[in-house]
Amino acid sequence: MTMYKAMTIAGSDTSGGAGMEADLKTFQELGVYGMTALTCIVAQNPNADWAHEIYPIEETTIEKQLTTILQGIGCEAIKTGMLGSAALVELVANTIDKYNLKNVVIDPVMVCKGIDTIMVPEAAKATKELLVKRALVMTPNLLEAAYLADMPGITNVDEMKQAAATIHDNGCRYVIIKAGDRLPGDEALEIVYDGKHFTEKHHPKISGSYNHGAGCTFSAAITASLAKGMDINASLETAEHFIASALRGSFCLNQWSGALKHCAWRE
Ligand code: PXL
Repeated sequence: MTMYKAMTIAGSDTSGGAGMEADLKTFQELGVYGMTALTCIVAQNPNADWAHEIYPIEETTIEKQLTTILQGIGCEAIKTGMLGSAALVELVANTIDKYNLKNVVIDPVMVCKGIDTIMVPEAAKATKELLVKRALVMTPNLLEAAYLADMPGITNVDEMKQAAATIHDNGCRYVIIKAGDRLPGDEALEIVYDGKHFTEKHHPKISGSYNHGAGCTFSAAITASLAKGMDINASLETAEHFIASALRGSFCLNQWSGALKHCAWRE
């Protein structure tokens, strides 16, 4: 039996809802064998209002993990999550080139929920310079898309399209910008641009849901689908179903956070 394989280069979210935990759960649910190159460990502090504390993994250790997977095993698709430093972004770019990786999904994690400023400006800058042009798919949220497109902000559909066009022009093959719950109205809009057509995807906002880890989960579902040989449209459709279902089944973890239900097909 063929087992399709995917790798995530991401941080660990100790609380289990985002990061490589979200990625692995999503890969598993979609029938793909998941592997990880861990970039950092994020611990949440219950004595400091659930503040996210980031503990980076040494770069040589990350390199070793990439060699294990890419030289030692191989995989059909990869995705990136929290990279956290310009040096690591550079390592990822070099790795994509070295192994001639094609199914590359970049989730340009620059902000965490509740924080509206870019966390590590040098890493964000390196992502713009080195990863946009190597991405088959990129899945920025509004803040990340504005940064990548050198725009002061994005507040409507036209600006989403303008950002998508710029990011595409800079080399990313398929740009998917997610508004999530950030635009007014009752729809969670998504803009997809393939260099020819803009597609507006209208999804109902799922009220009362917890969305911690939604970006990771969405891009992981695209990655798993690409690993299985699905085309971009089918991959995106799978990811849209998966995330909607995960949001509908989301639940409270504690007074600070909730988590997605990563088991879409067993609602
Ligand atoms: O959702 C962004 C994100 C990505 N990766 C890790 C995280 C978070 C948010 O908490 O902890 C490891």
